[in-house]
Amino acid sequence: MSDVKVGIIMGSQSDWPTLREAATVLDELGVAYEARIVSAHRTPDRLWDYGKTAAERGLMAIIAGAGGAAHLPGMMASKTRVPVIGVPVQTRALGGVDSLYSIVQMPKGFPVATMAIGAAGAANAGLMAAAILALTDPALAERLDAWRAALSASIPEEPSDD
Ligand code: RP5
Repeated sequence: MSDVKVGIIMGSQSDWPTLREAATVLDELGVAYEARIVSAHRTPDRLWDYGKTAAERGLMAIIAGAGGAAHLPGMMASKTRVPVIGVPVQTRALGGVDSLYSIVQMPKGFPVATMAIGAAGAANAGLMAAAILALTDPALAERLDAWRAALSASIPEEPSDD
């Protein structure tokens, strides 16, 4: 089994600028991940294979981002018990509400933990994956606590005009 515990998957190369926010957070926290383009519509066989092998490969969380008719997170959740964290990618036509609705409204039985639209959602997906891993990794739990404390400390008490 490899050291990679988090999979970041996306429907298209065009999703990477958004999903890279998740990768950046995982880098900051020292969490190993893999990033793959896996499209529900354009590469369905790749999706199936990824979902079929995810648990046996030791993945503990899958961050799945897609835009528009964003079926990737839900289809992945239907294929593996590994927790799927969905990231709705912002779209030009409908602003990402299309992505959000496609991802969040799962039928009972196959949940997707759905984040906010866009970059903030992707960063939070990285943090959510890290939090899942931290439940069984005390060293990561410490790093995550420190990351959160540093963010809190960076927020000024008073607004500035600069
Ligand atoms: C979705 O269609 C992808 O997740 C992407 O957000 C969107 C557009 O893909 P491209 O046409 O840019 O490849 O499947």
